[in-house]
Amino acid sequence: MDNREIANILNQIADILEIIDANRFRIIAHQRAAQAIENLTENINSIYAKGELEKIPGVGKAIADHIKELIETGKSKAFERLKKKIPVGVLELLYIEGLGPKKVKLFYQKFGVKSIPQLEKLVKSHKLLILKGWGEKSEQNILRGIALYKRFRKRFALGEVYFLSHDIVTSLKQSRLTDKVTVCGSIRRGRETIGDMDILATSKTPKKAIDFFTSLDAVEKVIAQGTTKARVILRHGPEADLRVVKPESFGAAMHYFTGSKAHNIHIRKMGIAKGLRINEYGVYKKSRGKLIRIGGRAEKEIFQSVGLDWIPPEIREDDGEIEAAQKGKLPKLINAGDVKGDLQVHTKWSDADNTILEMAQAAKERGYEYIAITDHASAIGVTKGLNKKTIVNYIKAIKRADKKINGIRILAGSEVDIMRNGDLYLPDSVLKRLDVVLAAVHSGFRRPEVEQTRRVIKVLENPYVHIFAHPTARLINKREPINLDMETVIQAAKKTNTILEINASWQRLDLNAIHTRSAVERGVKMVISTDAHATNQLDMMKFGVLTARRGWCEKKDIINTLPLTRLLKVLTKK
Ligand code: DGT
Ligand code: CA
Ligand code: CA
Ligand code: ZN
Repeated sequence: MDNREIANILNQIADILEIIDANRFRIIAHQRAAQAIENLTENINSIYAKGELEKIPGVGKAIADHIKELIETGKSKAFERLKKKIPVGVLELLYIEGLGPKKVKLFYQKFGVKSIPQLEKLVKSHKLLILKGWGEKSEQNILRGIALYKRFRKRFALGEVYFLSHDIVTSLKQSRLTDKVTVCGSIRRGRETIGDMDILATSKTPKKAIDFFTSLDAVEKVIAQGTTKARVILRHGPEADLRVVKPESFGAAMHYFTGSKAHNIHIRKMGIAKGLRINEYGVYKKSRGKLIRIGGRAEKEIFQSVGLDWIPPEIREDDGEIEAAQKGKLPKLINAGDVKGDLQVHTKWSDADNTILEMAQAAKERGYEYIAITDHASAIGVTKGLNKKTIVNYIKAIKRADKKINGIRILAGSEVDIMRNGDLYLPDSVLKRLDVVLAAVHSGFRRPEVEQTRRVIKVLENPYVHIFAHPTARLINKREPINLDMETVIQAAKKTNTILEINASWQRLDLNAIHTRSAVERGVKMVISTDAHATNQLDMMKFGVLTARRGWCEKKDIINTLPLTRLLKVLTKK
């Protein structure tokens, strides 16, 4: 943690203290300390190393202990406790420009505002005008702050914008005002979060295509509109650009707007070394002082011009893909069509809505060979979870369902909670009877790294655990990953023949792409599972596949690409 991060947390603490009406002196003490740390010219970590935290002006014993805890563990218990005292939505209000803790407190305590949409509604109702000193101008300031926040602060989860982007592409195609249309940017690369949406098209009537785009139902507000380009804010979504380009530039623009920026810059430099100019309009060669176009209609021409094979968008991060392409050693990435089954699915037997047969039927409709029903076995939270008594009937029910349905095999599994000490919620004698055992962390998220890693390794060493599910337990934009030494966990997975899950739910995407790539490099096998709690959630598989591709996975790295008989062998091998 650096000076800014620590100051930031102290400031947030002061803000929360203010909102909950804590002691004035406590509030001021935190603000002062934050200020002093922001103004430091020396790195706070070296001050800590010298044992001189209390020499910082405004930093007393209590705050020094606090900073120590932040530096040593990356977390602060007191801060976590404080955050629980007010709704998360109230904290989020503090991010809006022009809103300090005093105003947030007023909205929260006097008007019961707990989220940004609620604040927006309150302002638009003009109820704030009854307050002394409030006028139309103050209302507009808040609304502008909210618009800014929405635009700049929030990155959307991939799953929140993916289908919308494809709907927009479909609408543009059906309008017949465009010829080619594609999504570019971070959505095409399958990043886990998205800043904005980039759409590209060709058209014989660009102006009409742009007008059609800006008048779509999904558009909340038009920010800019020209004859070949428009930028809009989407309802409940990010901003989106449509660019209409000439057909001969479509491939070049597609490459440019897909990015990443770092990848583009690397390719452009390779072009320069070959005497080429590569930009969003095409590939050009200088000849007798003139630029002559030599490509740009198709995306692969950009790669060809610098002597490379076409590189899949998911790995265009300038993270070794260009070097791999130079050596003809690009990975043959896994495809959605390679997936033959889903190995994490929930039913009415725990916290989901559908029956075993309904889930199996839905999996069969998706062309799968097998599905594992893996209801929760949990001491906490999940009310209707399995225990060592009920699991007997559960396994029987799965076997009955399996007999009833043809054309797909239903495996009996469970997602078993990892207890405090690294034991599992079910005893080995029960685990033994299941076809697939998943172990997962659902509690004790904030342990220090050494302890958490030890807890997990103990689980991987259990001979009955096949799969370590959603390894870091993070929720995108909601919950931080647990403190795991992932390198050690990956090595332990290798040693114990444990499969690591890539949880395909867009809220999780866990393992993430970076950890996935480490696992690939170490030869650790993975599984892509949806964690579906309803039949339609089986379609989350595509997000898992995108993440696997971003992690350079080939078919051989992922066990649920195997046909049933070979899968069963892998599951007994431990
Ligand atoms: P995002 O929107 O933050 O999730 O990420 P991207 O990758 O979609 O980034 P965005 O929307 O700012 O730009 C789309 C693509 O345009 C980006 O991936 C690469 C390209 N691009 C943007 N700015 C530059 C630039 O300054 N130089 C180059 N070479 N390419 C750029
Ligand atoms: Ca973008
Ligand atoms: Ca953009
Ligand atoms: Zn569940």
